[in-house]
Amino acid sequence: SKHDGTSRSENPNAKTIEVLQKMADYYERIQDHWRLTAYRKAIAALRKRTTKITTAKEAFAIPFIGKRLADKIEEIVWTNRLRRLENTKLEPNDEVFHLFLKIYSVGLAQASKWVSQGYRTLDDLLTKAQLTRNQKLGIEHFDDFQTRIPRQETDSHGQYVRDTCSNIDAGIQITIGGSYRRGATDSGDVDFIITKPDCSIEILRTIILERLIPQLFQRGYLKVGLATTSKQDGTKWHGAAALPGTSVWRRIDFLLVPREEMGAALIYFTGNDIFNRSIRLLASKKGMRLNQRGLWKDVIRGKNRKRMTQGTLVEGKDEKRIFELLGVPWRPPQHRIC
Ligand code: DCP
Ligand code: MG
Ligand code: MN
Repeated sequence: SKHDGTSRSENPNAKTIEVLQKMADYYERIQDHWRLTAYRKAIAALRKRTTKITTAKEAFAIPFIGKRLADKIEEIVWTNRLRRLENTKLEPNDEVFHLFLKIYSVGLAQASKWVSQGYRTLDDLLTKAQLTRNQKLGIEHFDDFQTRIPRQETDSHGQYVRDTCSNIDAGIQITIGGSYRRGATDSGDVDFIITKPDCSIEILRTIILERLIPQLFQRGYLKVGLATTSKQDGTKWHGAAALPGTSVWRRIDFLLVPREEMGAALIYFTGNDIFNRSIRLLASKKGMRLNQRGLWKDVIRGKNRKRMTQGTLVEGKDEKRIFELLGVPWRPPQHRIC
């Protein structure tokens, strides 16, 4: 009714509440009482606020709103903002915000901070803002990283890295994942998935980080390392490279994976991200859990659904077997676009 419309538009958090309400309705339909209650409490708490809640931190400070819901609220606020940006003519500042978001390593918070500090161009940032090393590299190579990589060039990257690697260790296997594996005609970066049968992840890590990567730098292929993260599920190395005779820097990811986890890692690093989310949701509806290490069962959850145990590994190494165990027909990578 008109009255509803008016009162809704008076609440600064109306948009957020609307989305949360839709989610609550969904949880009611699937009889997820725990989430339903959590969402209802959060909605009631949000209705009482007289100012717009835009960050997870603000949301978390409100009674009845937990950490996860707080993150969700921030996501909703920003997604609405992004959706508006895509659908409507851009406000001058939104256009700047959008530009800053495209810089490698820059997220929502950093982009909006720069906008509010009055920066309007990439040049403003380079000359006036306090930048981290990666932000600076991201701006200096902004055009390079924005340029899509033709499929044929990705083939050449594969050949180049495989050639270099075969001289170091002939047992290492390299697969290019991401949009390339899905058959895309061009990609944003090159995602190398690297494994070695009968080899521990520690040894593989040593070979790649201490021999392959230095060698690729020495040959002039690698230009810069941007980030390295190591967890139990493997190692990720992010950097930039250019093929001999070319000058455009390309974003390169090396993802090191133990052989036993290759199936699950292939699913994760092939994506796309939406497909990953939906297949993980499907696993959880079947009482299982899919992550980049494998498919798990008997996952024990405690208070607030917090996972208490990892569960039992059902399958990790065979991509097709994971689909089978989930009861989904095999989907070739080209059909994993949601
Ligand atoms: N991925 C994910 N969720 C994320 C980021 C990545 O599930 N938030 C997975 C799915 C992606 C894969 O990792 O397909 C590789 O990530 P990229 O960012 O390289 O994305 P794509 O390779 O799919 O696309 P692009 O051509 O832009 O690189
Ligand atoms: Mg990619
Ligand atoms: Mn990538």
